[in-house]
Amino acid sequence: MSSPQRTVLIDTDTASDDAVALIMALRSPQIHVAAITVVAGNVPVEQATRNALVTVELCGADVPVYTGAAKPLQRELEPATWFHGMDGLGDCGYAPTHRISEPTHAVDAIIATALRHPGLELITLGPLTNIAQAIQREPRIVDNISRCVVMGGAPCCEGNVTPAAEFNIWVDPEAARIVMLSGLPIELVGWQLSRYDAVLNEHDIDQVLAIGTPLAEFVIRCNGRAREAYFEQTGEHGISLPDPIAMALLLEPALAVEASDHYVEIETVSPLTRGMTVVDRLDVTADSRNATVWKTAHAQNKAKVIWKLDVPGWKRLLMTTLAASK
Ligand SMILES: [Ca+2]
Repeated sequence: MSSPQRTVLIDTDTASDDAVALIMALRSPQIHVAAITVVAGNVPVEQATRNALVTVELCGADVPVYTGAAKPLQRELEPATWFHGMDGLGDCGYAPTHRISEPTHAVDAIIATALRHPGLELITLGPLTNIAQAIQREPRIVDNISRCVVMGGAPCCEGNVTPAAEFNIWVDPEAARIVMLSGLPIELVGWQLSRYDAVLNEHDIDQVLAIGTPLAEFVIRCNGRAREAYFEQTGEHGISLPDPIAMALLLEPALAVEASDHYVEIETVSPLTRGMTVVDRLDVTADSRNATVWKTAHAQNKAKVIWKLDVPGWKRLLMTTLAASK
């Protein structure tokens, strides 16, 4: 097989669903993963780095892992260990890896990778702290990034941290705002896409386990606590996988069956709606009555908001990727 033409950088706050997304990327013949950069989010950045290394090692992959921001730009880190377990991987006691992270800081790695690979595809699975810092330090990287798939936000629907906000955006709204308004070609994969029929149900879980590999077993086991927590939070059974769904949309853009381009702003001030992804779904920013609220220049900078996922297609891709690792 010829080597894939698509080069991808993954930024992750590696916990249980991130790990599954990493596996999908590392096993995919469609892309070359140039780097994994780690950010504080679900767990502190040192733990997230260990989790990324565990996953890379489990995949037998040779991809550099870089540690990045230990806290949001202006706020203290508030992790989601209640959801993912204290170690972020369901507290199963995964052994430390032989691999170690690179000495270079993640922000430097993002800049260097983007400058070295014009057309780079970027996917973010955690708070946007690293990416915001990279853009601020070297704005030229924006022109080299052909896609920026962001798992984050709750466009026009309920949040999972507060009624208004999804975790990744809520943790570091200032960083999210910088990225959203940077001119990057954002594809916004909101949390709502990972709910309801997109959740791995009992049958799906049995199907994954039937693959019978250590990797397939790891996918289910490391999400054990997240499975419980998702039920506590939503009353829905099964394993919800926001990051792997974002990865599926990176790998196969056609899995987005409904999407449209809109101006997206991030609330950074209000305590009530901190981290809200405000989507201009009806393009009212073009209305002159909004001139004092919305800056027209920003309104030119639209993100692609994914509204509907091909659910059977997403599950098929997950199963195929895991089965191929046999
Ligand atoms: Ca994540």
